[in-house]
Amino acid sequence: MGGRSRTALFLVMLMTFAGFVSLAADADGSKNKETCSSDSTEDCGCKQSRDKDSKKKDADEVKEADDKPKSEFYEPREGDTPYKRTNQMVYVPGGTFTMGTDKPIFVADGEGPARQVKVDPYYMDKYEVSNAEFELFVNQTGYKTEAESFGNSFVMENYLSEEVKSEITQMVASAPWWLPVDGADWRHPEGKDSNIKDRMDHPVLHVSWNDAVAYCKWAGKRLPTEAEFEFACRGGRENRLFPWGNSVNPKGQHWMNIWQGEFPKENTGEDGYTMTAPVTEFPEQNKFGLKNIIGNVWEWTQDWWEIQHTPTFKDNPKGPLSGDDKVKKGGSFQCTIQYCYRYRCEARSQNTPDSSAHNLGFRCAASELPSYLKGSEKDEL
Ligand SMILES: [Ca+2]
Ligand SMILES: [Ca+2]
Repeated sequence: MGGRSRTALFLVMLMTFAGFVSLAADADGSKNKETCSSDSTEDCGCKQSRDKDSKKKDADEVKEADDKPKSEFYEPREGDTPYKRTNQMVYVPGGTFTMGTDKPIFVADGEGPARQVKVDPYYMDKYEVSNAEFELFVNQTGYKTEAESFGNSFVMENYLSEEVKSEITQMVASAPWWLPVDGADWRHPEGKDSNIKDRMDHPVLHVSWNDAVAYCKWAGKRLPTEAEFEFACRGGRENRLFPWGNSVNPKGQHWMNIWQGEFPKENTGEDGYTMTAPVTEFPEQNKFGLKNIIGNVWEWTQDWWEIQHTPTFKDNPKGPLSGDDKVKKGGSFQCTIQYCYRYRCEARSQNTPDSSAHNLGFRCAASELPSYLKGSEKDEL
């Protein structure tokens, strides 16, 4: 627990989430989406800072990791399997688009109003960052994630073994299916009795915003701004819910990994996955060739969280200068239309930059293509 006692964490959580108890009643999905100001499905109990006293220590640890020598590019290794090199970058031409919506589902999330936003051309990872890629980063830098420093991370109850569940004594009142699990980290997504051996091509989980920033920097990239993420998500289509249009299942097929069945009791896995899917799974979601920009795992963006937006034109917005939470986009395998209907391009949510969870990952962007990705010989990267 990194010097913290579980009792202390429980007290922090109890105080932090006492005000959200009333939202727990909405777990049956009965809340009216049109009037819903927020819901707790994706809050995962990690929305607030885990432990303010630990923040400085962790910031120091991140800095320490940052100072270690690191490769500027991926070094192919003997025996690498193809999925170790999943992430290409796609060119996103930039332009002016309609960001947000005048028909928000979650008003309090700041989905509106619609505003004209310009973004310059940039590059975006085609896939979410995989466990295999994150392992390369960790192997080369010795980086330690914040979940590892804290000693725990948040996992939905449905995915835990009975043994792990039996050891947990606290829960988040607003979202009782989210549990703080000791030993949960990117290598142990469902706690200490789990591993990623058969999931190296799945998105890395339990990475904080700080972890994501460190990874992208190592890769010669950066996190996308929220505007860049949304522009990439929309793929040049205006006023559509999804990257490809308004139909949830075009041509009767699944184009994203979300939750089917009555949340949180039933998860039918109709789309092929009850948890994460490989980052290469499902069709390219729009003309930019991006995969899982919607669904699979939530993705961190660069911006601080702000819900007050104006309808005036914005030129390459980068969000507020400061804040408490960072914006995440795209929804996850735990999203359903009954609850947390946030697998839409304009949808957004937030977490503190030191928080991590079982459904939250990232992908990187870059203003210029990193040199190691240039040239046809690197096409298989
Ligand atoms: Ca699914
Ligand atoms: Ca995603």
